[in-house]
Amino acid sequence: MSADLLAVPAARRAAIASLAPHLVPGRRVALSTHLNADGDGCGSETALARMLTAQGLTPRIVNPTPWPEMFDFLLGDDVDDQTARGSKALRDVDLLIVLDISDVKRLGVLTEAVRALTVPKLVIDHHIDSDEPAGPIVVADTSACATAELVYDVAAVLGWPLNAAMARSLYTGMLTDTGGFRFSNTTPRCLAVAAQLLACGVDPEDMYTRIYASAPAGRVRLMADVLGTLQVDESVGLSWLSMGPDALDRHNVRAEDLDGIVEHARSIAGTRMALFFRDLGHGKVKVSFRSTGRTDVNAFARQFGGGGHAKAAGALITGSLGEVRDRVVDAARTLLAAQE
Ligand SMILES: [Mn+2]
Repeated sequence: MSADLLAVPAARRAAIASLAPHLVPGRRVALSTHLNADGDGCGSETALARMLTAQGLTPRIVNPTPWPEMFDFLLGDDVDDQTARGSKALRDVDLLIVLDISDVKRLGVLTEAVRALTVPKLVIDHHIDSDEPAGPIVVADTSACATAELVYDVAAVLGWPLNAAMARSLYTGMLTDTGGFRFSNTTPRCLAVAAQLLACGVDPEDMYTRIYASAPAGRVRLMADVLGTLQVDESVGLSWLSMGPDALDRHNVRAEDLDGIVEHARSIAGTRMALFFRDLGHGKVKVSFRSTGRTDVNAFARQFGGGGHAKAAGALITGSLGEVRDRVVDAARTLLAAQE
């Protein structure tokens, strides 16, 4: 493999070097990520937790929402998840590292406690922009396929060895954030890093089975319900799905079981933007935005108070399911028609 592919970009290397003085043995470190942690959040946290432990620090995970069951396999006796203690778990730390998040508000119930923390606050992230980053010391690089790629680089730059458990965590982040190494963020470097992780002992079929082939039956039944709501406007290349507030309970599944459902709308030929409307049942609707091609759904989602990446974004919008859907679909039709 070309060594050039694995070289850490200069700006990224310099940003990582700025973290190093804070990573002193003996320090207690809280690691946190966004609401409803995904594979990249969970993978980046568990990899970094094990790396910090190996370097003599004492990390703990403190997330705004409980650890998702589907990523239980990344935890272990050597990872301390103190999420259940809430913001109390932030009180006696020497350092906070926030992962995979562009804005402090995505820390949900922990937001105020994190704003008030006086210990050094570090951010490692690959999202586009932020009104209020969770901390002042930032490793942010949108060219990284996942935060996990940046955590890999932290280890590379600081000369920390990787073991198989760290490699599995990092692979989980990269695999899930690239949609199984299919989205446009699947760069040559992303695959070069993934190759290194396989060389560290990751079993790709085992990872596939754990992440994509371990669904409860209710998840598949829920998907059947949601796919039944599909609407397509072929004239502008817009597809959307909807879900009522009681669907999760009816199928005895959790919000994490919805991950990737919007991809079915995006998979339709000619679709340039796909939307998923989830009625949360208290006058709020969560909208997921996906795009194919040049439509920037980060900019579009920001019109509705949301944000994310150019090709994947989200927003939480006040209103009934019908109202929100009408507003967003109308705006999307206008945007797409103007781009033709
Ligand atoms: Mn990510």
